[in-house]
Amino acid sequence: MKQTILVLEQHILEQQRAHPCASGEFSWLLSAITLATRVISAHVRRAGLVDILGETGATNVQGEMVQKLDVIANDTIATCLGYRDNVGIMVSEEDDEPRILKEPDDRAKYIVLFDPLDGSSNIDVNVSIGTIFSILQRRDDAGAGKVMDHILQPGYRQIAAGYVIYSSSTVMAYTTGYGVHMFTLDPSIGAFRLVREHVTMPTSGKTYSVNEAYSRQFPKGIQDYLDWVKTDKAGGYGLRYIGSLVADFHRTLLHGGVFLYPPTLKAPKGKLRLLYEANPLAFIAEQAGGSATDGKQRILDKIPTSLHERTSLIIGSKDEVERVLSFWRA
Ligand code: P6P
Repeated sequence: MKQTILVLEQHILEQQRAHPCASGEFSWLLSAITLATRVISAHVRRAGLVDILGETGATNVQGEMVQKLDVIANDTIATCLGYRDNVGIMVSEEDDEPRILKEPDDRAKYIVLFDPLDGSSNIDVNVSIGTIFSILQRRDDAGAGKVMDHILQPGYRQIAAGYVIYSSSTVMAYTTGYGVHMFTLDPSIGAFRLVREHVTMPTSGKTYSVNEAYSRQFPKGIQDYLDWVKTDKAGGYGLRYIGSLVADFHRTLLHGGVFLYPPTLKAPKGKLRLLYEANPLAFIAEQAGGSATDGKQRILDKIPTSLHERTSLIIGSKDEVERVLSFWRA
């Protein structure tokens, strides 16, 4: 039987034909991101063969040592998006301030927020890393010159979100609000090929993903949950923690379970960033039937107050997130 090849760009166009509200220019924007991630994937595959491993000696706005691949990934995405005249603003984990390509108007109406290479501390030991992106539209009611009004929008206003995981293969998952769709990069043709449409997250799962080293710093309710999962009554829980958000989330999306990054003494508001990590992954999780909360409210309902704002994150199978909350709120 002839094997169909449906590449990402075709899929995006088909999605747009099915949803007339979206304009063709949206696929033009997403194609910039897919191009960038193909370039990043090529660099990641060659890590260690050319001088791109290790640290640059610089630190980013997060105070983290910047790895050379971080810089390459950030510059690649910024360059690819820079050629899209419908992008007004870019926000990156690596940049202190937003990049204003053009004051958002009817043409330059998209705001793209991204973590160019999440988990980059794992680069030198060949652990999976990833790119996470979130796309907003300009706010019609934003004041002139009020760049932050366009950026600091709650996650439920995202028009698209996705991630790419650079692992044994390079996989992209994205949503535009009509389900989660997954593609694998086929190196022989240099294109992302559709592998799964309408991905759904199992409603439950006995895998919990947390850095247990901080367990004594977590709120008591979280400690109670972590004690409970180890009891015979709970039965059969397993711990998986890669320490790379995109990899831990990708496993949770496909196999179910729950990922937790609660408040710690070092990160009392949580470690992960709201705008370009928690929001896009929460959009994907909910589109796949899962849920995402900071322990007090739905991640997508949070009103951001600053560019690199951090949040606690409990994300995964609906039943397991609810179970964690039942302990945290007890
Ligand atoms: P910890 C990587 O640095 C990262 O931002 C996420 O990818 C990952 O989930 C988290 O930090 C790991 O943090 O404190 O467990 O090392």
